[in-house]
Amino acid sequence: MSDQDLRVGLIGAGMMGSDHARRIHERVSGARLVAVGDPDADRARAAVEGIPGARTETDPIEVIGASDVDAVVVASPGPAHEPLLLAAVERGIPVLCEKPLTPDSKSALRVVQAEADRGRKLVQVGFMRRFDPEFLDLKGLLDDSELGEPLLLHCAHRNAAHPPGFTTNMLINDSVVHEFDTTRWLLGDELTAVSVRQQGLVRSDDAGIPQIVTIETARGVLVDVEIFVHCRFGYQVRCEAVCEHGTATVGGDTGMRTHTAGRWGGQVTADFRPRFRAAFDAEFQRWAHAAREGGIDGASAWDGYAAAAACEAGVQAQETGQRAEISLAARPGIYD
Ligand code: ISE
Repeated sequence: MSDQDLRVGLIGAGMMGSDHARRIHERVSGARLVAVGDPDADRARAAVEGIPGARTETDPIEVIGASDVDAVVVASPGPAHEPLLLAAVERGIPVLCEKPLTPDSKSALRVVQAEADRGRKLVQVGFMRRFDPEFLDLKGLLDDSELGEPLLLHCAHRNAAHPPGFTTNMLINDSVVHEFDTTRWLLGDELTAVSVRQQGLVRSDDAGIPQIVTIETARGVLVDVEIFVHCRFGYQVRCEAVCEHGTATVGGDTGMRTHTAGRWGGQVTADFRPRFRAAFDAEFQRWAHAAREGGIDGASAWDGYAAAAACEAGVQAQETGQRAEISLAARPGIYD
């Protein structure tokens, strides 16, 4: 710990927030946690346990306004984000905001506009796959055109089980939102339309039934995503890029392999926290460096807005059974 450390305030002490509190304390250098804000005082206290010098607040806005807070991590539920982000932008402090930026494109655009009016990128969206070593390899390969132009992406996104109350719309808003972002980032291309089909002959509102989402991009790349949030066996995120001269795949569970008793095997991670732990750590480390300089280093508010617009089209496609087009507002110059 040093006087030069970035003093971080964390808002939201739920599953992700408490994980991030530990991360900042144990694994991010040059940053220290000074406050955790959550309306649930017990939850906030649990999140700071064993973290010397970290206090709790029940009003998250107090954290954003505190004079000893240099930057904020927002890990509260999406509907709470907009006023928090606007307050941080007004104060001029950097924010790392868990996805979604906000729950819909209109409110996301208000955050974009507030930032553009200030003339500085302050809000980073926590799309952690951008920091995953395998996804970074794939991005490098595509950027260097080593296999020629990308033609298709095949993606699979599987969770062992979904939490209670998970709806079919959340398959898009909570889960496929990651594929919307990774597609834009990997291809450096904008998304233009979404279609959704469901497994089975009869339409069901059971979120555990797999769906196939097809995404079209401006340059004509077609992306299919299997979203299956009740696959039971573990957590899996895969992406195969089909290019003019070959294919490249990430997410193939290539960790340690054991051979015993006439079989070989490895482990499938239980959920996204262990699977993307290295990515979350790298994301936080790079954000802390950037925030000390007053900026961000990752997905911007504009990226969060573009993902929200794609989610809206995705939900429309789910509900109507029709292909839905994505339209974006004009992009302010600070995001060029
Ligand atoms: C969850 O909210 C996440 O963000 C995970 O990365 C994703 O894999 C999961 O499907 C979501 O529910």
